[in-house]
Amino acid sequence: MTLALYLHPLASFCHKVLLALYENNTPFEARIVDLMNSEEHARYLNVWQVGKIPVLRDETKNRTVPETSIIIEYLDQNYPGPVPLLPRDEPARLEARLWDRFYDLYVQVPLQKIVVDRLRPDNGHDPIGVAEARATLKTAYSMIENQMATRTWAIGSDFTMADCAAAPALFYAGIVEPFGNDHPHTTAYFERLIARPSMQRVLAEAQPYFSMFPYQDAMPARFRNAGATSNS
Ligand SMILES: N[C@@H](CCC(=O)N[C@@H](CS)C(=O)NCC(=O)O)C(=O)O
Repeated sequence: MTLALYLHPLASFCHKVLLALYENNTPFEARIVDLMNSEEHARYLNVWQVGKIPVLRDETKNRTVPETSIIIEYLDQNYPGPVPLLPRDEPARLEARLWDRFYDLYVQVPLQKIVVDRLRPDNGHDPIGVAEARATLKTAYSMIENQMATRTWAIGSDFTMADCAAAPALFYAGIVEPFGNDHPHTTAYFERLIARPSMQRVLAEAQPYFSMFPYQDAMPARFRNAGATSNS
């Protein structure tokens, strides 16, 4: 197999790249990494010293490609499929990059702050940092609500890299900080995202690991149980 992806099926940034691969039916080998296992973690630092997943390995071109947005651009340039995740039109391409950054930095990052804090020992919590992260999420929801009032996908009528970033970010963020009834456009956008076959596949593969998610008590039953289409 030419392409291999180092990943964990529960990890939201890995979902972002899996969506890109599944949208285009790009063949790849999944190399599951358990970063909680100290030996595996140490070995993985030889792949990417920063220690973050996912990372793409392209054996044919002898390239190791880290960072989700770069991986998706690399796939788009080298292994294009039927769904161009970076629009060919330059202004639209810039919008896709902007909203990709937005979902990573202002949804994923604060969401991770909240989740990781729950894993910390009793004397290691950061309540101020968590409160700031929740405030950032609320600001992001308000911006998404405006943005999605007039759009089907993050930047318009086409599904792009920005939607690959949005789907897992909103999936986990909506659990730790629910959107609430005052965000109908955000909620409707989220439902469109999770209805995509690519996202259904990602969620089905993540489902056996959901018991490891620190906020699994707050996860709606429709996600905890197999299948993610019903509304309960
Ligand atoms: N900016 C990175 C973020 C990747 C990231 O934060 N991945 C998480 C998993 S969702 C991770 O590796 N966490 C393990 C750690 O921080 O030790 C990207 O876009 O690839």
